[in-house]
Amino acid sequence: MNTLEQYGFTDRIGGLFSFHFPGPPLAEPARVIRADRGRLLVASRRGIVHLDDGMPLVTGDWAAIGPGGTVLGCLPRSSLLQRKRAYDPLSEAQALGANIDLLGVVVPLDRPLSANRLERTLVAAWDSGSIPLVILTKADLSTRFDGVVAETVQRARGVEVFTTSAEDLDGLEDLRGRIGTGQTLALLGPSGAGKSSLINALVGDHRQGTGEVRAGDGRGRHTTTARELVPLGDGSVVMDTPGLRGFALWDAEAGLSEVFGDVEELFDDCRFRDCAHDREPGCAVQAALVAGTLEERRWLSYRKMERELASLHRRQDAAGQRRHARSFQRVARDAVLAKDHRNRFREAP
Ligand SMILES: Nc1nc2c(ncn2[C@@H]2O[C@H](COP(=O)(O)OP(=O)(O)O)[C@@H](O)[C@H]2O)c(=O)[nH]1
Ligand SMILES: [Mg+2]
Ligand SMILES: [Zn+2]
Repeated sequence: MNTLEQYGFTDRIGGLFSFHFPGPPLAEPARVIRADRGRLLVASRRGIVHLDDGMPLVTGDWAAIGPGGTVLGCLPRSSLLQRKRAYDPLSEAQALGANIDLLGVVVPLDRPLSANRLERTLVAAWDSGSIPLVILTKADLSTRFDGVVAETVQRARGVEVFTTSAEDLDGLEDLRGRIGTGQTLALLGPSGAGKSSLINALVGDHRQGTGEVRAGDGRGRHTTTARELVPLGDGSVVMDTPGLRGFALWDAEAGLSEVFGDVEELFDDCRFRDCAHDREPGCAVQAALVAGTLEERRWLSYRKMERELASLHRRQDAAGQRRHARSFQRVARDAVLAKDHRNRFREAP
């Protein structure tokens, strides 16, 4: 298997390249292994190469490389995982990875389950266009807290759940078998959840920097950074993400509906079409809360993400209006300048 195939190149991807980049110039396919500020590390037919290019590509992109190593563009993305850039008042989206087929929501078994976090990560996963999986890690420590496995399975609501231990090398074959040739699995989860250890265990060597390696003497080892593609050798690829504390959602309404479909279905049964589900008479949500069929925590978790997305859209709208106002002012100013210019031109001779 050549380098490109190890990073997920298949006949299907080849077909897409011929379709989107028929040439001339003839484009060479390459996959972005890592992207840091305009510098790309890509897998290509010539092996792994560095490219300097200003194109805003992200890890996982399929890039078309022209003569002289210029990036001509990339294939349309089959999925894109993004989050809101933390602490950024402009609320720009940050792309974490493209063309991810499977998104592994990592839940460590060495602590109680955070249901809110699980829901939030599942929303982001669904919204990216990838298929979510739940990956339980540290199964060797699963006796520390009762019922985390059962609770996760119940809360994952039909999403496939894999149980693994990087320590005991348990459950790795099942997970490896789930990632087909040419498929990419990205891991999403809090720092310390065991993502790097799991990738090491899947790869079978110690390429990823784990917490332990970093704390001890990790010199001389190649530590791949988070958000870097790691080939498993059989044409399947895995990708780590940096520990995401308080993953801020970006345009995730579709994901929200996917994870909270049962909650949104209740809205149809409210007496008023514009029910705020607060204190309105005949509200199906309040009725479900009273009856105990809708968990209060789950309802609050939904509301929080809904508010977050609404405020994101208000800021986007406000930014859009400011842009519009600025461009309008520019048009108005240009019109005045043009008139001035015409007047001066008329007066000049
Ligand atoms: N007992 C046990 N510890 C694990 C396992 N996987 C990871 N750890 C430990 O958990 C800590 C964090 O792991 P790491 O892979 O760096 O987590 P990451 O931040 O999600 O990449 C390290 O001290 C690992 O040794 C496991 O399967 N079992
Ligand atoms: Mg890590
Ligand atoms: Zn209601």
